[in-house]
Amino acid sequence: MSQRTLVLLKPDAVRRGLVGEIVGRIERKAGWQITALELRRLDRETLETHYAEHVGRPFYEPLMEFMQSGPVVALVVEGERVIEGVRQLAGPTDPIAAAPGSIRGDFGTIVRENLIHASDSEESAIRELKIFFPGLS
Ligand code: RTP
Ligand code: MG
Repeated sequence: MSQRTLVLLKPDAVRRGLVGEIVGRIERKAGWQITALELRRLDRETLETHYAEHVGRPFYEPLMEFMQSGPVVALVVEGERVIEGVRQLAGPTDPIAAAPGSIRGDFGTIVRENLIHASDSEESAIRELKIFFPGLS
């Protein structure tokens, strides 16, 4: 089942020079294609829409600040079961709980600075792709 997902390489990944490493892992998966890739700064309004489910949580404001602390790389990735697949490559939210071999497990220690966002369901992917790449058909 071919799908499309939204991936964001968070400001920590860009700052630490891990874009090539992370994009390489995605790129090497059989049958997946990167169909858009862009370095950009996110404004508060975009982030409020993207992270609407987390409004009011204690980590919300620090997260908003962190996500505006530098540029991110936004990607569209297409392919077989790519939504679940990129979540698997990323590992769980907490990088210390994430297994070595996963992106978060290999490179992260701090829950907020966990390097990568990936849509968590088909519904989220459709919603998030509209926010970041409204021109996609
Ligand atoms: P994401 O949405 O970024 O792909 O990550 P996720 O699904 O694994 O995690 P989620 O629960 O949606 O949380 C969104 C992002 O908020 C930051 N966070 N900080 N306790 C904390 O300090 C905390 N909890 C979450 C992380 O950057 C997380 O990825
Ligand atoms: Mg999430």
